[in-house]
Amino acid sequence: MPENMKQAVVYQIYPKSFSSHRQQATGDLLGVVDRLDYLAWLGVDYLWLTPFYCSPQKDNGYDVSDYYRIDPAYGSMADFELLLAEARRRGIGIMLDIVVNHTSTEHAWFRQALKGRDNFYRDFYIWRDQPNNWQSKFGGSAWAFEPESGQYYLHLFDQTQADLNWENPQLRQAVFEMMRFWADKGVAGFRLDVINLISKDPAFSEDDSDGRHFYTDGPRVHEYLQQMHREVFAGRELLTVGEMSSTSLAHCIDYSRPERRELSMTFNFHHLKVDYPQGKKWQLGRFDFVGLKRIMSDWQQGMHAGGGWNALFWCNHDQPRVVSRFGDEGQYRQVSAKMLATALHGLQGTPYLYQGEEIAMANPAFQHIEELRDVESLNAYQQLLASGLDRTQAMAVIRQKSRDNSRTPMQWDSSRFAGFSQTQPWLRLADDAGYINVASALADPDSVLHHYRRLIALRKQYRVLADGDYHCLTPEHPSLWVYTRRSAAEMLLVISHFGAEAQSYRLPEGVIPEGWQAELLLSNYPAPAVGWQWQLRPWHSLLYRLTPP
Ligand code: TEU
Repeated sequence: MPENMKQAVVYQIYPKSFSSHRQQATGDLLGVVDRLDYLAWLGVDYLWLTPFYCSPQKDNGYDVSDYYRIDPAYGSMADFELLLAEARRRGIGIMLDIVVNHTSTEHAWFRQALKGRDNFYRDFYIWRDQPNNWQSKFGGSAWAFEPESGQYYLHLFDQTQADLNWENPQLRQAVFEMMRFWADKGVAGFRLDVINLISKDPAFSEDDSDGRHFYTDGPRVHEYLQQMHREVFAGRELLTVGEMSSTSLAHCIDYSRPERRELSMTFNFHHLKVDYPQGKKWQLGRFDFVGLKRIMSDWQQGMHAGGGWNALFWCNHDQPRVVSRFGDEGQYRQVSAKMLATALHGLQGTPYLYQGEEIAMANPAFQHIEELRDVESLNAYQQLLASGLDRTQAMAVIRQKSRDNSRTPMQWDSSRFAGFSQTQPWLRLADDAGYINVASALADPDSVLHHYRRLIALRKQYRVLADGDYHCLTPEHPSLWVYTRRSAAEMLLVISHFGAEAQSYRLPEGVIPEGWQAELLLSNYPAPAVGWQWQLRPWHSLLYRLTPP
């Protein structure tokens, strides 16, 4: 991974909800071009765009029917090439989302595969005469019956997302050829969707679980990624990040250790399951703060020691808004959002900023299931009713956990559709768009937006953010996360208060080497009195840099 990537920040865009140049219900690629000056001002280095290829949109583009064509709803290839050029002109690289664990059942490969067992494309997918008990991540069996052939095909997600058979070398070549097509166009990187699920247990074994450990970090996954590196990434300066669902630290070290020639970095989700009671997503749950710190600390120290590299994130298009989840979306929204930003951006890894996070957008408080569009949430709602909850109880769970919480239109200004479009958007706006928007944040030098811009600039200024060893000073504290980052020449002290109650904190003796000078780089309150003891205010955040005498 090129060194500059260690000080880069990635901005994630969900094109359907970002900005509509053509003033339609959905966003488009020219809408991203319209906002490039804003993104350059913010200081981000890469834009990761979730899928905009041709798709029936059953899973909002993660069901690809043609990898080589832009879905007309998003624009044309010319629009994409303009985006690439205009972004590059501003020093920003474009990362594509590669969805090759599965295709849409509308994809030509699958249409061909349905023509018969001896069709060349049949073996591009996974067929069995009898299903096993593996479950889809969107609920129900992971197998769908195909009456013509009398066989079942595997779909770990929706029934219209058929899993690809990576055991088939011709399939792998077809995927690598497609990725080279986009790399040759000059993209700067790839996000690889659920890439750690592509190698299934060839025996399709089963037990009384949902089957995930028979295909997660599977037997040949590292071999396939090393082949992908040889066939696509080698000789190119690409930032590559793998979305690793239900993975392990050991595997993520291997996926991202440079000498293994697989990926630059990995997303893991363990820190975003701390509000899943007994590991169950679709239940109401308060988040386990001490658990969150433990997971973050394990992955900071584990990846550092193992030579791996973390992708750092609180939000994405599959997760509820972080200020609603781990912060305070009411009276303390601004200060808690800043605290969450500093707590994450102070860590070792590459930070990812999801559209709207920089202005502290919150969950929109969906009241009725009719307001939602996400296939996973709509399925979950029916399952919750079937499990005996009434509509109000079911909606309470959906309101907390749904992916649609982060898919509402981006809020640019206080106009009718928040500057996203002049047409009623595909998903309703949050009610706070009138005052939570980019225009008002730009105008307020003390806003969360300016705080993120400062954090992004600090990462380029101070090498310790990329290299410093991580050490947590308050692993068991119920509301404080205090950690240091240390390198030979400098040190950081990050104090984050996850709560509204007043809290005092004294730094233990010996943490700061004798004679080292402290400089407060960033806080969400006016600078406190000098000294290693603090009366912390609600959701207080302090970032100090320390240097030797
Ligand atoms: O997500 C993978 C994934 O695991 C998520 O589905 C996640 O488990 C769930 O949403 C959290 O509850 C990726 C994409 O990010 C997601 O949008 C797609 O739906 C999914 O893969 C299938 O492509």
